[in-house]
Amino acid sequence: VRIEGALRNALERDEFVLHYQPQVDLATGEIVGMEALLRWQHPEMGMVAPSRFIGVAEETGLIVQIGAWVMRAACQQNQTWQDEGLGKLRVAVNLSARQFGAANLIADIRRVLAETGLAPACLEIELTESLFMSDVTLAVELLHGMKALGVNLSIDDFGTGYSSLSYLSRFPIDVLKIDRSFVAEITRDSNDAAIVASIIALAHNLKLAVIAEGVETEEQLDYLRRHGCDEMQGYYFSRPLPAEEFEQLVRQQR
Ligand code: G
Ligand code: G
Ligand code: MN
Ligand code: NA
Repeated sequence: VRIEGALRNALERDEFVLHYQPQVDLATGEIVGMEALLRWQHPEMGMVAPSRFIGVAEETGLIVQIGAWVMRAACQQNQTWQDEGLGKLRVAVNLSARQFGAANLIADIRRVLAETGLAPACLEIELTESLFMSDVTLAVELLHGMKALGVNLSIDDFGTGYSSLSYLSRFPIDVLKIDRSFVAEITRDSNDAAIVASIIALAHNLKLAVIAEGVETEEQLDYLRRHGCDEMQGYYFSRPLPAEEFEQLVRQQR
């Protein structure tokens, strides 16, 4: 209850910030994008972890306004970085189920792109499999609507949902993000290693790109590289960083 009340005021009091976790091309070693991850800096409670407030935000519906803020802030930041010569990076934003079902989703994304000037190809929207389950017809329509804007669509936490694989051929998806629970056990559990290799092959057979999440060790990285994974994201390379630190990291790399 305390969280809910404070959450209602957080937007107007400007208490949210985005951190950015680099996404690295495994072939070149270059940072090619970043996932925007929401952080809440409350004046008394301090830094509140997303695990403590995203659920409440979803239940109360506040996630719709918060998500709209995230989308705008991430696109704005990416365009600012491009204007400052940081390169053509792609920013990934997490979309919650409530946002997916909300009216005007497509129009809102179109407006954010127009107002920030960000090229649609520099925005990626992360969806989870659970979004598609309740109403597949609506999902097909919304995904095609988003795709028509020119943005990239990815499936987050891939492999942990309960949906069938049939949607992969029906939905205009660009990227699979291998859930970090599989990556964590790659070098210890032969089943998880097989699952990861299979997801990479599945993605490539469907002409999708594939990114591994939660990469923490060199051994995991080696395995992913050997199996042709396209990109990685994880503490091995960098944790999610405040904007200034992310910018420094990219500049150091150039
Ligand atoms: O950043 P962290 O590792 O603590 O993220 C925890 C969870 O919060 C992840 O599941 C992540 O997807 C979710 N999350 C982080 N930022 C956002 C956001 O902007 N919108 C939504 N819907 N979820 C987010
Ligand atoms: O659910 P989603 O994939 O959007 O959430 C990303 C979450 O994963 C964030 O909370 C982020 O902080 C976390 N994360 C990113 N890299 C790693 C990692 O290498 N190991 C672990 N355990 N978590 C990570
Ligand atoms: Mn994500
Ligand atoms: Na994930």
